Amino acid sequence: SARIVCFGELLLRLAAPGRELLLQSPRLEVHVGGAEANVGVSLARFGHEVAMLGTVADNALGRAVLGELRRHGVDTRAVHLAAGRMGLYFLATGAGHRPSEVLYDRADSAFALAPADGYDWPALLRGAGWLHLSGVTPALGAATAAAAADAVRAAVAQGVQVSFDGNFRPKLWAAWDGDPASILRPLLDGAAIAFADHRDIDVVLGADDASADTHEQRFAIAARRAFDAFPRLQRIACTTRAQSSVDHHALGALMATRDGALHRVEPRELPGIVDRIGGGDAFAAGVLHGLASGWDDADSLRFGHAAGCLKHAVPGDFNLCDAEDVMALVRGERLDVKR
Ligand code: KDG
Repeated sequence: SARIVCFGELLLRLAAPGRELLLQSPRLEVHVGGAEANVGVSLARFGHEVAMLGTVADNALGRAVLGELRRHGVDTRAVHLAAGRMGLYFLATGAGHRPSEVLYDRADSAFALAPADGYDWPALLRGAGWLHLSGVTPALGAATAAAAADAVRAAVAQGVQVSFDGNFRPKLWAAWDGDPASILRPLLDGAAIAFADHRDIDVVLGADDASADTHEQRFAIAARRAFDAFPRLQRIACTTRAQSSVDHHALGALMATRDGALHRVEPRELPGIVDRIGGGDAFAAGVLHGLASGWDDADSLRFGHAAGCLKHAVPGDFNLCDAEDVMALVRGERLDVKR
């Protein structure tokens, strides 16, 4: 299947070990993250040709991050190297009733400051089947908001399908007074598939006063509004989460399609969660894997859901499970007896 390109910021994640608080001990564990890179790594592991697009700092950290992506099969040749810094985030993983803590330290990163006109979109998108990006990128500032809009415009013009993950991060928008509704609208307008729940849709279309009792009803109403507003949009998918504590969840999934279908995967218990960061990215990658492989919507959703579930058992941002692991979970087999 055709190449998938992912545009977004590569981040270093500095995490307190285990369930420690930040700086409880003198150690931090380093992983590579970034929502779109997480999707790219999953897709590469599922066997797709994947290229990362963006900008990293032209220093040892930027080069190390690119090396990490290459190790998992992602083509990094088109990523720009520029003077400046890498974005960081600090993480303390929660436990029991103590929530996880994420501290961003990414202002003015090489990616955030990269000028929008530095990307040659027609060339970067040539030969691609899909462009994946998320609401994190336009939330970083005026330059990345313009770059995301340019990328989507070029993709639509070239017949490249756009996959957009809402990933709404209020903290990032508040840092520069960006207006998410007007900036996200053209991105959703170009998308063929959106990973979004009713909150992501409400950010762009305004809150809706229709009454709905369940998450699923709210999702179905929001999806209908989005299909009416954005003629290119064919599918909207999201995970659903029933949470009893930081380390105990059940994860389900929903997909609405323009023709009115609503697919559902019933929530599955997630025992022994070790790391939920990147679960949404693993889900998105799984759904895209199905669609890019020509599977039907229900099978694509089931695969995405299983990938999202498995991610909770993998430390770090990346879902390092391969397609056979995910299929085994879809089939309900135990991974520990896999040959
Ligand atoms: O989805 C995972 C991301 O949240 C993580 O990789 C960090 O990209 C990140 C962000 O901006 O939150």
